[in-house]
Amino acid sequence: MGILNATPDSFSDGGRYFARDAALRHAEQMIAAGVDILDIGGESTRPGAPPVPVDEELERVIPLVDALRDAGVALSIDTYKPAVMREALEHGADAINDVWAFRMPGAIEAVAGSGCGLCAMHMIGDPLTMQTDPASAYDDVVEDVRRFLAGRVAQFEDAGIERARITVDPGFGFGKTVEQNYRLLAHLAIIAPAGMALLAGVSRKSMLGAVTGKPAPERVSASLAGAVCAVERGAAIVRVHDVGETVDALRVWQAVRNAA
Ligand code: 9MG
Repeated sequence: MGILNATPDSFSDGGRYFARDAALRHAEQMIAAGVDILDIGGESTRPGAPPVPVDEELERVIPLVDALRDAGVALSIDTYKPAVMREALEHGADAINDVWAFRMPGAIEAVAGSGCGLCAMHMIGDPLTMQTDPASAYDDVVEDVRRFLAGRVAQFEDAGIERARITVDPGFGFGKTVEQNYRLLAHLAIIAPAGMALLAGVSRKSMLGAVTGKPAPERVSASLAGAVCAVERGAAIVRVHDVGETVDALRVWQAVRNAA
């Protein structure tokens, strides 16, 4: 899964078109590099990032869905807003990736009848507060995250959503200390309820910087190591910035696995 940012720095029309153009070029590069899924996001989930009004998020995301719908890859929409989910699905998006795990009122209803894929991620609090005191937020981070995701899956199933549509994600960096992130990665294999696909997103995150001492743009090699560790522990999808490099790393991992 390649990360496709639809968050312009400038809100002027010129800035909007420039950002849309840049996003489309970025999507083309990721497709050429072998991406399977594009994850289109119109609101940053970085700690402290301001919320974006629904209209603005739709302006950013929907033209990209229209432009990329027939590009031969699946389109996932990174949003927690039911109105954006509905509109994106009507325009042909294939999946919704929700860092709030569909806890916003109306979110489950927005996706239930559509047949789309769902990714439900674990997060403590919200992007403004999640890193306030993660050290005391859990009894046992692996068990707590596993139980939270199992609870979300039970709610989805109550709403008639089949397991085959659901992916779960421990939410690396979302309300966790560095140590908790590495415990989750180490024990990833036991986090998903039976029969459920796992998604892992560690690409360029600060948990990698904590080990390497490097800033985000210099965390490509660390991200590849994280992706391989995640896939080795059962992740079916890795959400990444560096698609070509990740495809190469996973091809080597696959060759080793085939040889075994
Ligand atoms: C939007 N977003 C940012 N980080 C993410 C992660 O780790 N997983 C998922 N599913 N979405 C993420």
